[in-house]
Amino acid sequence: MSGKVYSILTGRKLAGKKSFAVLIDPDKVSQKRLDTLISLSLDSKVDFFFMGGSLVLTNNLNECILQIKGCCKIPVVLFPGNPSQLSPHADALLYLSLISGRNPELLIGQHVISAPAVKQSGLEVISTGYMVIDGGAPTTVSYISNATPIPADKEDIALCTAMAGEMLGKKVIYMDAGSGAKVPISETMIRKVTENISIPLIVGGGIREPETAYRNCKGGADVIVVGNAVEKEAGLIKEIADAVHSVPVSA
Ligand code: 1GP
Repeated sequence: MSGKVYSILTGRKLAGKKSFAVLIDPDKVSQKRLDTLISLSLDSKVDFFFMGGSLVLTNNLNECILQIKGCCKIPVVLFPGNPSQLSPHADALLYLSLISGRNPELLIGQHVISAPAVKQSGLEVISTGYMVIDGGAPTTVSYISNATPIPADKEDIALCTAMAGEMLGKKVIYMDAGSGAKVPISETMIRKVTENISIPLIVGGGIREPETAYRNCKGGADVIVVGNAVEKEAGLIKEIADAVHSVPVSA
């Protein structure tokens, strides 16, 4: 557990640099499509690949990661929808605890079950306070987690949840409106949260436009995650990467 990915995350945050993560769902990419995404990500200087999905029905997680590893050095970070989505080939694991929900299984239950396998994998573990925010429609994550998302306009709940997460020792906060959310998380909520925590803030869910990514970074997000939109239109990788990387250094 080298802590290399976390050092990159915190180093970039300290330097006031914003990061862009392309989310790959192993269920949704063919080998050819993944080649295209990797090549566009390299050209666009994408900072991270996040890898995972709520379900992962196929068995090609390892293959996808090895394909990425065979062509580039962009760190691969597991963002698992369930404890079975582990691969020793990744660089790090977002060890998610659903702090916005009240489902004990996702707060600690599944971690107890997965702990030996996680330890054995040798993966860098990044303890993550995962917060689901209402994105205007039921998403897979809200259904699977059986937990009520934080209402989109309840910024105070979001900020208290994030503060509690940091004080409980989480290393990053991930605010997610859910994959394919109708409405991405508001800049106001992002700003309120970021003003009250000092750990990196990851934001995703329903981001489809470079302008949204830019505004979210200006609001205080440290990492922007996009999955659905780049799956549909791979050309967006460059546009969003450029937008994220053009945010003025705030350090
Ligand atoms: C979902 O935050 C991610 O968990 C990304 O969402 O697929 O809507 O970009 P999208």
